[in-house]
Amino acid sequence: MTSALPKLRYLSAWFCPYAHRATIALEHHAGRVEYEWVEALGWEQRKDDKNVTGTGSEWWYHWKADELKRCNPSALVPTLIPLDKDGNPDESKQSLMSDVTIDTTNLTTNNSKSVYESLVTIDYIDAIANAPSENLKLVPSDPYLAAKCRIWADKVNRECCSPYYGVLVRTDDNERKEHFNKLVDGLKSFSREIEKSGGNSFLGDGRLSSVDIALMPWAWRYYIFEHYRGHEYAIPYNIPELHAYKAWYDHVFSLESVKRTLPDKDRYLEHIGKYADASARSKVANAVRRGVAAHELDDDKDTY
Ligand SMILES: N[C@@H](CCC(=O)N[C@@H](CS)C(=O)NCC(=O)O)C(=O)O
Repeated sequence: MTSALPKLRYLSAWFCPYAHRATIALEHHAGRVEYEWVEALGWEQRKDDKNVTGTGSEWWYHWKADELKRCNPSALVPTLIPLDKDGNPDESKQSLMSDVTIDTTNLTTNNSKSVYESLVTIDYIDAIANAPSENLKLVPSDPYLAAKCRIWADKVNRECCSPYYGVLVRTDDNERKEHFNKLVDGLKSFSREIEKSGGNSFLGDGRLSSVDIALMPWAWRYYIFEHYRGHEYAIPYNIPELHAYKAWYDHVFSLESVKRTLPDKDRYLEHIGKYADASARSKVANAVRRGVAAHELDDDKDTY
């Protein structure tokens, strides 16, 4: 029997916090959207003949599924491909950028209908899920609140997510500290908003929104700072300015739909060591090494 629910092919990677945003949105809407997970990105070691890393480690590069290279002009996860009711790519949808050439692979995007950029994927999943009650919507129906969510999701992305990579990838301790302080300031600002909402989430009453989901994957991952950068990089959960943030954290990570999306802490800690010891070669890592923020990555400049 074919299902009447909207269905997606979901190009993802277990470790990726950007993809984790899409996963949380998909699981929040479990029963309203169906998806098939494709592990489309991973790591492989290639020779670092000149020992540029200085760590004795070899460089780590991404391998990518051909489908990911074809369906997203930047070849990044998360990428969603809408399927028709028989489970085939939905040809009725307009391609977002069908004429783009991907210079890393020399492949040209075909007519694949795909949705990418993690913040956009949250909104898209929410729209196709068409939840029966306002409380379940990740993007509010009220246009003002929807605009506010859009603004805050971007702000959280810039202030609380991008600096994560500065703490890891930059090699100068003062610079790492600068990124860490920026991140904590971002959390304080988010915390003030939670206080105003009066209830453990951006929109209040514990209701999940695109803003909460923008932050959650990184909030879950901050534990790695202490391990790789020492105690002074621990998030100061107990300071008064972060009390509302801490209450938010306890609430969102206690939700069943969220718990089932969380990567294993030890496995992720080992994975992110590639960023902490400078051996990872990815677009985000290269952008941060070049001196710009993760959200400013440039497909032309940050190739590897
Ligand atoms: N701005 C993108 C960033 C996504 C991103 O960088 N994903 C990483 C995995 S965590 C990726 O696909 N990397 C492949 C590469 O660096 O070439 C988004 O928000 O979706």
